[in-house]
Amino acid sequence: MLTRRLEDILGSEREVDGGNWNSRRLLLREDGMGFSMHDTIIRAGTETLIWYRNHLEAVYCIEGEGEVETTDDGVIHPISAGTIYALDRHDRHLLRAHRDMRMICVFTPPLTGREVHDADGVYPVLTD
Ligand code: 9YT
Repeated sequence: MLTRRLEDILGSEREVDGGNWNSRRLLLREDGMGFSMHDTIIRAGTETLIWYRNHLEAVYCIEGEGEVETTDDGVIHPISAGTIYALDRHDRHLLRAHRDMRMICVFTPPLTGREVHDADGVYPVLTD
């Protein structure tokens, strides 16, 4: 089995800064689990357009406060510690942080770690 600690990821290539967020990739495709799992900080005061057309993502908030607006219907979903949201329809959305939010994010298919959001907030599917 595999163990890894957050402090071992900090400052490594598994720590990826997206500007509005800082993502610490605990598990990636190369770890062979069939999903990736990230401990991500969404910075207070930011708004990020995200559209995971190629992935499903579930996000569990463990600290902070913010909201997700699904752009198709304009519905605002409040987020705080203890809230999970699942983008089961590849929902295009705006993620807003009122305070720093700490999120546990799970992606399938797993991220390789090399993806960057394009202008539409999409991650491509990458293989090894
Ligand atoms: C919650 C969310 O989707 N934030 C954007 C970053 C992404 N979760 C990542 O790469 O960790």
